Amino acid sequence: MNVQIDHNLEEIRRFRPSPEFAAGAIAKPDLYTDAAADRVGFWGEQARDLLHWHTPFTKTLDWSNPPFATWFEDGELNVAYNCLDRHVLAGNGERIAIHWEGEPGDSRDITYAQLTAEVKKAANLLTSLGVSAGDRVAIYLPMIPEAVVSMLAVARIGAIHSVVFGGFSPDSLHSRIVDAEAKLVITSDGGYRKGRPFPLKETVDAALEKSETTVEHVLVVKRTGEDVAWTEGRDLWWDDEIALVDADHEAKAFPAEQPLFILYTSGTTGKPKGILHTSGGYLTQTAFTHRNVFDLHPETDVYWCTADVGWITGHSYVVYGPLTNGATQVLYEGTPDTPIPGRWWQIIEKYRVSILYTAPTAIRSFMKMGRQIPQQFDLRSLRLLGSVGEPINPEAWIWYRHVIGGGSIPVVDTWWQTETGAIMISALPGITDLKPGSAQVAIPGVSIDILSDDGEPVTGTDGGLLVVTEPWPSMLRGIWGDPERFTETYWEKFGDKYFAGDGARRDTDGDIWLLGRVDDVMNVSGHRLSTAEIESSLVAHDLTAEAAVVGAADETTGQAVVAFVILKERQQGVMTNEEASELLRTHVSKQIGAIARPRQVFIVPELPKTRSGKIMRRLLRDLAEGREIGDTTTLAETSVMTSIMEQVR
Ligand code: 6R9
Repeated sequence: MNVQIDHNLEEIRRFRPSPEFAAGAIAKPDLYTDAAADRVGFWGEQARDLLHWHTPFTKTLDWSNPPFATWFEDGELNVAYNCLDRHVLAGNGERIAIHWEGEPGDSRDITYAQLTAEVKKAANLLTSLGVSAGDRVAIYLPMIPEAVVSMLAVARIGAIHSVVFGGFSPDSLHSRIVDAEAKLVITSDGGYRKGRPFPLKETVDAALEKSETTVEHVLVVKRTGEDVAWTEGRDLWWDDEIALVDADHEAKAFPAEQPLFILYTSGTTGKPKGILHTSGGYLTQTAFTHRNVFDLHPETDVYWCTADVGWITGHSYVVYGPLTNGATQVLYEGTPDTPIPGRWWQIIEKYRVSILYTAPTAIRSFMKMGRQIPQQFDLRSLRLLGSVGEPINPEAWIWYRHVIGGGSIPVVDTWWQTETGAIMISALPGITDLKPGSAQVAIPGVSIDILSDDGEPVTGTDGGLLVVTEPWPSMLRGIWGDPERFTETYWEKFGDKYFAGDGARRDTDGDIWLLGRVDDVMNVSGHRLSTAEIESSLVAHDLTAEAAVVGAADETTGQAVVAFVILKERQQGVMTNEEASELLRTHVSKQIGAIARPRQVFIVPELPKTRSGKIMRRLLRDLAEGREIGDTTTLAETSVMTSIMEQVR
């Protein structure tokens, strides 16, 4: 177990909420006392307050068969109705749901009434294509309104979406389509990134060529107008088809445990896990946390979460949380610095964004570009900042608060995972004294502990393993098609306590500090990548005999992928090491996606292994981070590190 402490443990700065903020804050301290008095009852109350139930539930939690939980089991609801129709029926149909901003500068304002109308038509279209409750639909789209419309249309008819991030390769898309047995793929001709159109339909075509699949149709949104290849009978234009369907659609109620989506995330083996979420519990906790952690005042706030809908943050805090709460939000298609380095700040100024939720990696890259860029824009509309995806170092926290937030507004650091569905650890603005670098406290109704490797609670300030000790409403319900892996990965280590895979410690105030992953999962720019997945990609190349991948600390991206590769004997001397290294970097990027592209590939003669043949990644990490090499006594061959170092340095 390698728990690395990369925080400044002497952090003593505290920021008390201003009296004005506290007075107007949505979250009140009695949330904590209510939840502590009756945790399950508290969630029942939240579910009733925040959601519309077609059939009210009488049972809140069933935990009689751990780790398989059900929440609100006999209740019925429609997720899309909760995100759309009920706001219109309540008289808020003219409120803007989405200020959409395309990268080239085109934009669209979409009201709740308009979004509801679009989703109704899309739901009819899905039904006409033979999609019904329980069927899987893969969504492979850029950040355009149709991404949100598609997700909600799938939810509206009780089907299950699997959104695949637009940066993933044909192989990654193919394996996700096959694993979920998707019936339909929704994509677009392409999208815009860094000032240029990039293709998506082409990737779908390549993915579907890899094998016979269950996909019957590919629905294509026109975004860039670039040429696309066409398979008659299979491919359909979104615009043509939507024009043919009925505008009216009644949202039918589904059971609270109706599956809502599958989202694939990296695990410790090469095969991504399809994390399964259901409806009532997921929506309750995303709505609750979105409202209380971001202090959402839906009538006046303009909220912006910069995550792509291809990640869990986009699911919970672009689509389901904000829309359930009737928020007005910004949706932006492109990159932060296109066409100008201050594009994000320009968007904040344009829409008077009041709540911004982004990732430390973005903040650190803005820090590198310098404060003179955001300072050219009027950011005074901001009143709350959020962070997610990886630990935020105190320096970045302070910079975020001062340079972006003007020095006096709350910054909340939110810890959670694809598996947890919604925020689990965070300060509540207006209540908690803020402490830069610490995610701080469990949200009301969530029970967190830190255990030693053998399951004993850690007392004092030592590091240990983060666990969730009680079931929570938005918890994953399983891994698609693999109940054993679900039990094994999360529940075997500590019985009926959920093992998160993160190291953590408490400080003397009891605040929680996250210390990074304890397994072979890397965190690059807030995205999870598995060392095993990249290693298998490298080994799949004809040059490679063996490969080891580590996540090395990186100033901007948090961690960066660094690979060590042994070339096959017959490949040695065929090209220079630089050429081989470049070829392999491109190969990984093509096979998995650009985010997996290694920062460095070192061609080495050997890899450090224990006597039992396990690669000692710890030593490679030392090397990749330019540190003294640690203890090498368990190596089978102690001279190995010397010969590797000669190559690397
Ligand atoms: C929401 C999301 C989950 C992993 C998680 C942890 C890291 C996320 C964090 C954080 C420290 C935070 N992580 N938020 N670490 N502080 N505020 O990112 O989900 O992509 O599944 O990643 O990200 O290591 O285990 P996901």
